[in-house]
Amino acid sequence: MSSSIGTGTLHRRWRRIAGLLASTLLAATTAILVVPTAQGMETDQPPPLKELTDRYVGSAVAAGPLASEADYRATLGREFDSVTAENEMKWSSVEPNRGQYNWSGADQIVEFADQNGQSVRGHTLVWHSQLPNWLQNGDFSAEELRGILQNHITTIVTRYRGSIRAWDVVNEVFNEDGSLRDSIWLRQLGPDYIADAFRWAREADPSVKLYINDYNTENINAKSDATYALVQDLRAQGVPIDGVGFQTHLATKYGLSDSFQPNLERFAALGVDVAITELDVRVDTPSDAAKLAAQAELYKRVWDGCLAVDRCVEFTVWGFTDRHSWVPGTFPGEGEACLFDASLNAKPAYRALNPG
Ligand code: 9MR
Repeated sequence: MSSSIGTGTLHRRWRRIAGLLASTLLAATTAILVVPTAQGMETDQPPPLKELTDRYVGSAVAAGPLASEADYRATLGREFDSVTAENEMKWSSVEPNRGQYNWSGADQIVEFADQNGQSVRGHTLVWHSQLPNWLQNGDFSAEELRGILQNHITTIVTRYRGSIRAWDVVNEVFNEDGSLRDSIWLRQLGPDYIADAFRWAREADPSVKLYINDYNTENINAKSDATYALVQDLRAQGVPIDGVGFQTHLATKYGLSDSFQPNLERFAALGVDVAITELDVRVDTPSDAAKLAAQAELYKRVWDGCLAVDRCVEFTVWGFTDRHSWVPGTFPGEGEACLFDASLNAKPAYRALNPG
């Protein structure tokens, strides 16, 4: 591990000081945390997840339930100090028709975060998926498409300058074998679209952290090797990349290899921050106690692995309740992937992170 003090470390030191102040306040108000039950007994509530570590503890959030579900808002505000817009900052959400922007969902999430003292992760500037039809089927020339991409990045990064801590600049650019994924960007602009995207984002916000983000890169494998080589190359060229996001969409049936923590460490050694950006752990449904125990163990391994790496600055889950999760819609027969059940009761996975 590097002995130099990076900005992530300094930033975390301030967070530690803030955390100490918060714990002092907490100690003074312990009485408030002792919740009387219906029977008149008293139950100690564990501290929220966000108070267990100096890293950001985040969740993906959807604007729909944020607007309509008070219990969703309460758990999100209590447990997490970072939020990521699950869909609301994607291109099809913010510019469904060319030149017609809709910022309502994204603004709602940023406002909630602001009111609740939470940091925001922006997701995502350049992706092959969830592109509006006008763009996906626009048949633009390379020159036009380059201008469209630059304008998109500049517009959204400028809009949220000062409100967003980190952006997923490019998302899922690799295939499993480590080759670059086919997309309108690669086809029309060639591989340099990646470096350009980082440069344009940096021009629009000099201090936001800029990330590459992907799934199935948690372990050492062909895809994470390709990501590593790309990050090394971008750094060598002076391209402004600050971090690598590991989505970490896991399934109990596939597990996580022992290379997880060494993988985070090798990226950190390149001089970038690393972050767990979209963790969930799906099980074959219906679940049972053994499956939930296996799920809890995987959550804990990811939590411990991140906390063991000084430059792992964020632990974010892709939704916190089984009431709202992308998993069953994408993997029929699988689900229950979150820390809280559909009624917002803490599951064994939550208790593994936060035994109280
Ligand atoms: O959770 C998101 C889901 O609601 C959307 O329908 C889906 C569209 O592709 O995207 C999901 O989020 C993805 C994220 O943006 C990128 N990494 C994988 C996530 C799960 O598919």
